[in-house]
Amino acid sequence: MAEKLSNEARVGALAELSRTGWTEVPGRDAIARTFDFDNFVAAFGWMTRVALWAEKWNHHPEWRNVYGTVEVTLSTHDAGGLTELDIKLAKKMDALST
Ligand code: H2B
Repeated sequence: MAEKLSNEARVGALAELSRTGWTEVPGRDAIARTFDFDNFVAAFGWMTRVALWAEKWNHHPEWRNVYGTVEVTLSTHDAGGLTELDIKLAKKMDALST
């Protein structure tokens, strides 16, 4: 099972991810970002591409979609907080959104 990130690793990862809009979730050991697409089809297409990687890595996002907007929260439930799996999935989401 993935280990929770060390403070050092956490600070480094969050500094990098904050450049693409990821933020820490108040009161939770989690990160969040909102993705905006032109329309529902574009948003759902992105979610489908992400879903294939999430299943491949057995690591799944918490997300909410309204038309072209997708609100995402990432955390590793089994570890009770942020792990390398969340960082990897966040970077993949960013890469698939451009
Ligand atoms: N996704 C996330 N975000 N956190 C988990 O701890 C997790 C998961 N655990 N996907 C996996 C599935 C676990 O439930 C299965 C049984 O391996």
